[in-house]
Amino acid sequence: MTSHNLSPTMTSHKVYLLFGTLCIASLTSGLTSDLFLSTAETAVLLESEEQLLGFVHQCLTQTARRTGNAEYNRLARDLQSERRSLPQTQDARHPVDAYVGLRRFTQYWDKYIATMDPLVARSVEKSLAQNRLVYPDSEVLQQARLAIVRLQAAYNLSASHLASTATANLTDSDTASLAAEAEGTGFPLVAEGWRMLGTAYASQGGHAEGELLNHHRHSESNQVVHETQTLHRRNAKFFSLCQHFQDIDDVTALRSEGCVYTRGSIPLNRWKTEVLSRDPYIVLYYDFVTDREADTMVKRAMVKLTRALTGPTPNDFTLKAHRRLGKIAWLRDNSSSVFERVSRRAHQVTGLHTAFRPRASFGEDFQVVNYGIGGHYIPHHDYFKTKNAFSVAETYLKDSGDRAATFMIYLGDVSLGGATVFPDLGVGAPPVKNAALFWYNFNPDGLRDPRTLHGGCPVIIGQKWVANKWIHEISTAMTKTCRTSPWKPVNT
Ligand SMILES: O=C(O)CCC(=O)C(=O)O
Repeated sequence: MTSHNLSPTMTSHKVYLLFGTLCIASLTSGLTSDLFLSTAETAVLLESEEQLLGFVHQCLTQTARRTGNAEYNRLARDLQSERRSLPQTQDARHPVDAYVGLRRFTQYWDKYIATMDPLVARSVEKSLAQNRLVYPDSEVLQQARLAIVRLQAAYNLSASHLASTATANLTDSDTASLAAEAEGTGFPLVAEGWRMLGTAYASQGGHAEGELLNHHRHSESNQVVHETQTLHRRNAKFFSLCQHFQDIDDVTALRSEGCVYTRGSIPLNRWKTEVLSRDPYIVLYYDFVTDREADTMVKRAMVKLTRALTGPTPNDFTLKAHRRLGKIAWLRDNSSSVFERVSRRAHQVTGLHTAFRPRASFGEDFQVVNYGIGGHYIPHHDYFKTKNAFSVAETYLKDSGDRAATFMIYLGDVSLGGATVFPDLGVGAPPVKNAALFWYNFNPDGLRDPRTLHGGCPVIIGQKWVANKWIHEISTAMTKTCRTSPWKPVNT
């Protein structure tokens, strides 16, 4: 499976231009610690490493000339040798690789950038900010460590397994700080795994391999299982389903009621449909969008990403909760012919109107979500329990009712992890690029269906892109008949 590991918005040409300006004063704003929530943004930053070092080298030699201080020349030479030993490829998809890459950046800051005129520091930050990037600080690193520890707990991953599958090498001080992070967040046995690995490194005078690592993996994993059970007790079913779907990469191995062809409202169209549950009705439509449509949505969302918030109603979505770790962007149907076409197609396949209307809209704007490493969405319902939940937040949703159905498109594959699961039903779907998952949040009687509790599993390797289209009650009211039986697919 492939994934979007490079930013579609920042080409290598743009990265090249990143540090084109010298020493212009300007401070960046922005939430640095949110950087790790998007693998796409981390990847762009790591891609610019060589360019950044070139720029800093130029500043060091200029400063040496201006001040006559030989120390700057020494630093410039050190930096050149670091530049020469940069890894051939920068990989932000594996948690350990992304962490090591970001850690290097913070070291450059301490060692080279902070030693010069503050204007240099500001100019580095400004160049990045122009491309919606931030310089990683110790908070970003801490978030990266936390993501690693949470992934270990969620998927029962040992320290040695993580370290041995990465391309980058961890240092003793990395293993020590990962151990401290795990200890501090209440995962003492995960911490022990990192300490044991640190000891193994030390005794081998480098990086432990082979048998030693296998030994650690074995002895650590049972303990991690135990911790997962106690610390993730409240979402135990969710995490165990996530583990189950992590092992599935052949979609035919899905627990499903079978694959059928669905005819949409246009008679010639037939959709390959995996029925995951009949009651409540949950289906996966394969090849719902084309690669080009998916990539366009990703590209357009990438430049608008902001940290996803949650809250009791859309009127007060202010919580930066751990329940939802990802970034979002809203795309209106009529802002692109691609979005309009995809929205119309969702209508054709489901039989439910999805179009935007300035008042009492059938559907919401597309909400594109990007999850980075460790990004997840803990189980929740898409509907709101409050009446008039949308009355203030968005005028176009006034009088449209609640979220009666969800249409969610996978805009990319995920290398590992990131399934969507329904813990009360025991079903789920691995993210399959271009497929769309559809379900009703209400039952045919017009009542909210609590069995639709669902969540997005943590991403282990790569990143995840989805586009949600929530369809409101006003749309289902037009197609709903007075039945009490389960929903039936349209025109199958
Ligand atoms: O990412 C997923 O798989 C689920 C997303 C979701 O539930 C949501 O955005 O409401």
